[in-house]
Amino acid sequence: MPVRRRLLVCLLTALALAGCGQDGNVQVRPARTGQITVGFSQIGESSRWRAANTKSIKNSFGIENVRLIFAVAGLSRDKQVADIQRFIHDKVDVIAFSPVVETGYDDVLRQAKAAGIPVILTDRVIKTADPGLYLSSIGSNFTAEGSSAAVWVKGEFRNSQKPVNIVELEGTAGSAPAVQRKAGFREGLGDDERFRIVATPNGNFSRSEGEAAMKTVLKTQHDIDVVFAQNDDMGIGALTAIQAAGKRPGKDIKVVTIDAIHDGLTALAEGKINYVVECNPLIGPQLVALIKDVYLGIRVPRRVDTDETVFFPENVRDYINDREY
Ligand code: GYE
Repeated sequence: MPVRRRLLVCLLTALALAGCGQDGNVQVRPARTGQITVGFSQIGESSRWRAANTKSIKNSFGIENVRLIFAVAGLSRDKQVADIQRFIHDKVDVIAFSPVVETGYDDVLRQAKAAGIPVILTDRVIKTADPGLYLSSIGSNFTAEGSSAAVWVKGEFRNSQKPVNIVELEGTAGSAPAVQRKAGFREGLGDDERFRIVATPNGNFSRSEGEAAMKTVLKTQHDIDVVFAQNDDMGIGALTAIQAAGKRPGKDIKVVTIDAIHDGLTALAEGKINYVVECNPLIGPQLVALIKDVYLGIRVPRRVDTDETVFFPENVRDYINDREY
């Protein structure tokens, strides 16, 4: 057994034997079995991004002291609330989840708090008037991702003498990435009146819905300069619709997306997408490290941002073959 794991086992055992209590900075919960049981509720399993996020989490939990109970919400907030209520009933040590949407979790998180179960948000975040309902959140800075997409658009059209017409394909309504990427994109565009968002259809972060949404927009918008898709899957769907309308994506209509899944980087290498902002799903190792500290009562940061980068035609070939998702 590696040293780090042996240390964790010894520490948990010692604390169990010594009778846990408040000691300086370490407020330790009674270690019932020396094993940490974590209830995790995942949004769904609908995309390559989500599958990679799940794989990273499950693989990181594969160590003997941390037991994972994994539930899938099927894009339903109500199902996710029921998952969390079951974790509370089963008296898990820590709850972690990726909220489907930003609101509607206060009641169940108050139940978790009353049961003394710490909560960590992963990937997405919630909006709540009571910040004490969760201990920490780990994930991407969605606002910065949206702003990065806008900065590229402004650079690409910096010399334009005419209005730049933009279609924004929005993700799941009410979800943190959709709300914050939207805000970041507008912040990045600033007050330059040349840049006009002429349509904001919803594609629910899905390839098929992104294609359908773009097809509809193309029927009424005949002078589109840019498509900003809030994730690769919707952007890839939009490519199909743009080509079906007889236009060349990446040339007649520029395309900017977020995620950097393998298919997105392939379209970038082919010149059909012009710029991709990474949204890294591989947060499993950071999440497990955070959970261990939470369990041991060690002070944790309120927010842990994942490391991310951007891709463009000149650098994509250096990364595409090593993509884990
Ligand atoms: O961008 C999208 C997925 O929550 C950041 O959800 C994640 C988003 C991601 O459906 O592809």
